[in-house]
Parts: sequence; structure tokens; C-alpha cells
Amino acid sequence: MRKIYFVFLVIVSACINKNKVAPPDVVFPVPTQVQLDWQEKELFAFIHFTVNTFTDKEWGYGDEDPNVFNPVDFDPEQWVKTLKEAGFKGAILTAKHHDGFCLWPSEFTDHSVKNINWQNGNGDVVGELKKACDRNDLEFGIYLSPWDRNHAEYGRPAYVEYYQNQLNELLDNYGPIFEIWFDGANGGDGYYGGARETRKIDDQVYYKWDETFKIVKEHNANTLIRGDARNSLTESRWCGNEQGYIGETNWNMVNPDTLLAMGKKRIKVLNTGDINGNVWMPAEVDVSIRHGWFYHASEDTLVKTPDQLYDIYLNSVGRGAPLLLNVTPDRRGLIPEQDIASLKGWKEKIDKTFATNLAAGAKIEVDSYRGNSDNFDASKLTDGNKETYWATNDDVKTGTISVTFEKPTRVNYVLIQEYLKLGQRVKSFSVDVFKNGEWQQVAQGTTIGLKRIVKMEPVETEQIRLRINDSRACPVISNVEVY
Ligand code: FUL
Repeated sequence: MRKIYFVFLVIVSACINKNKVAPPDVVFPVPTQVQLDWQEKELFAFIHFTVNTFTDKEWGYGDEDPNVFNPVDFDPEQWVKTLKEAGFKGAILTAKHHDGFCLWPSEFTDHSVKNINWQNGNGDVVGELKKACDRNDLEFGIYLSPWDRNHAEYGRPAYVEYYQNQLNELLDNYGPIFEIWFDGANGGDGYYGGARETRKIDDQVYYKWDETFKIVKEHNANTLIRGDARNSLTESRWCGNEQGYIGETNWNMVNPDTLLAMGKKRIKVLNTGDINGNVWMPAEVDVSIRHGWFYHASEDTLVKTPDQLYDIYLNSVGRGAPLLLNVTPDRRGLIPEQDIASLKGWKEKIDKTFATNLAAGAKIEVDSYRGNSDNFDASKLTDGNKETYWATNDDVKTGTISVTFEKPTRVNYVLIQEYLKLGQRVKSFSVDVFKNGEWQQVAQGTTIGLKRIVKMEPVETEQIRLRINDSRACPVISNVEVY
């Protein structure tokens, strides 16, 4: 009897100890909840619309007759429905581009929709779009160009006050917004109230970013700040190009001071992030559905095809960076039909490709798991719960996850996700399939991050495995899917 009691005690204490296995320590830096929520939304739309749409320019000089702005069939409901159906979670509008024309009736300038013939001066693109977003449950964001080629005071302190006034005005009247987009572009020359000259500023100092960011956060702590990566308060960085891809190696971290010292060379680092970075600053991939950011009739034949958009998707979302895809309302004030067709085709392709997760019904095994505790075992990889994860012991920086199907199955993609609340870790991985009695490597990669979609040549196999080859600390993987 005593013996049975003893065995019972041993089992109970083993169980208790198993559940006592501590989770891995955090590897800093880590995302804030605002950043993580934003990253997880994955798909955002940019909307470039202003006088440029009517003057056929990309950068207005600032001397445009505001009355050229006349979208006779203006229908933000059509924009929002299009974006919503394509799977976007939010839309960011150019409330003011470099030319300085304001798409809302700002009380701080005459250069706005309030002084034009369109809608008898009662038009408000920002307000109408915000309302359409609210009606359709799409999040709303604002782009407010710091560079203003219209304003007479640009380059002097009075302009920064004007800029901050406008920011306050927009956030007061059209908030809360999910993202604010601070553009870094500055070409120097402009109309500047008639001066027609070149004005140079030190963008690190002139715009008083710390103060400007504070205005945003005081209005809503949940608004994500997309800005210059050389400022450590920036919450999302530019991806270093406008072609629609983030690096195959994509760390969510950067070191703002290092970037500052690098000059133009920093653009390369924006694309890859920095394994030694001390600030969590995920990249956002911004790219246009057409060649330019604004509508040009001459680009009607240059709309990206569903396949091109799908490649962009794999090279952004599939590498752990949200995609900000730009659409271009035309002179009618509508998203053109051919662009809508492309977006539809793209969405269908994504939905079809990722319709059935083959890992869901398969057997998942790992070579080791943390403290042999079922809190960190293989089942956590496919339980559909993003808060649970497979992890190894602290001294184990490699690991193997294998997926065994009931019968030979055609596989084309593996989707992997790290649990980022404990920091981004994986440095190198490979994918193998079991074929002709042996393991054959079919893909390899570096970082994983929020989501990594690995595309392989389609292959029929009974077993596929993921090998983590190197990691900053023990790997912590929350999800594995196979398609
Ligand atoms: C750039 C701007 O100069 C382009 O016109 C566009 O707005 C793009 C998204 O950012 O810096």
C-alpha cells in the first residue's frame, strides 16, 4: 500500500514539475501590443489622390490651380467596398501630398477643398472617406506630407507650427486613426507662396519629430507611427524600396543611431533590419498597383496583374512585413475597373492557395521540447492558438518539426510563425521532403518573424520537415501550416 502511495506521489510531483517548466526568457527588443496588432493585420491600402490626379503629375509644384480638382463621380463607398472585398484591413489617404493642397476644409489655409468649385466648396474627401470606412468596418489612416511646396513659410519655424496645427485638426476631426504616415521625401524646390525657390531643411531637426509624434499619441495611443527609422520613437520603418519586397532576411529590429551614422547606405539595412538592433521597428512594404502613386491614363495598361500582386504578397506578408498596396482613384473619383479586376483576381488566388491547411489533419512531431512539458510540445504548433508555442530548452538552438500525412500528399507551401512576444529569434532554417526513401532539402531561408511563407516546387510526399538550423536563442514557434 505504502509503495503504491509512493509511486502515486512520484507521478503527481512529476506532473506538477512538468507544468512548472518556465517559458523561455524574452530576447529583446520585443513589439508593443500596438505594433503586434498592426503587424497581424497584414494588409493595408494606400490611396493617392489630389490635384496631381488632374494635372497628370507625381509631385505637384505647389502652384496648381486648386479648381483642377473636380472628381465628378467621387464615391468613397466604391473605394472602401473594393478594398474591403480584396481583404484590406485599413486604408491610408493622402490628406495632403507634397503640393500642399488639402483634401479637407482646413481652417489653417485657403489652399483646400473649401475654396474650389467642386461640391460648391462643401466637399471633404477626408471626412467622406472616414465615414465610408466607419460604415464598412475598415480602419482609417492618414498621410500628411511634411514637405509642402505651396506654403510660404516652408523651411521656417512658422511652417512647423502650421503642420502641427493641421495634424491636431485632422486627429480631432477624423480620428481615431490606426496609422499616421510621415513621408521622408523632400526634393527642395517649390512654389512656396510665390517665392519659387529651393529650400533645404535638416529633416532630423526641422520637423521636431518628438513633439509631433507626441501629438499623435496624445490623441490616441493606438495610432501607429510610420516614420523615419533614424528616430527611435518611429514604430514602423520604410522597407527601403517601392517595388514591393522586404529582404529575404527581415529582422524586425533596427538601431536608429547606426542608421543615422550610415547616411544613404542605411537604405540597405531598412530592407533587412538588423539582428543587433535595439529598437523594434517592423518594416511596411509600400508599393503601387500601377507604376506611379497617382492616377495617369497612360498607365491604364500598366496595372499589376493578379500574379504580380501575388508575388508582392509572398515577398511582403510572406516575409513577415505588412503590405501597404496603393490604389489610384481616377479623375472621376473612382477606382478604375481594371484595377478592381486585378485586386479580385489576386484575392481569389490567395484564398484558393491557402484554403486547406494540410498540417491540420497530419501527425506533428518534434525532436525535443522544453523540459518535456506539454505546455511547449508539438501540439502547440497546430492548435490554432497564437498564444501557445513549441519551444526547446535554453541551450538548444536548433530543432526539427516533422509533418506526416496519412497518404502521399502534394505540397507547395510551408507557412511558419514565430511567437514574437518573446522576441524574433530564428536565423536559419531549411525544409526537406521525404522522397525515394530519403530526406531531400527543397528550400532554405534565414529569418521567420511574424510569418514566413516558403514556396517550393510542388512535390508529392508523405512527410515534410522543417529544420531550425540556428537561432539567437531557443526557437519559439507558434504555428506551422502546409498547403
Ligand atoms: C514618397 C513620395 O514622394 C511619393 O510621392 C509617394 O507618396 C510615396 C508613398 O512616398 O516618398
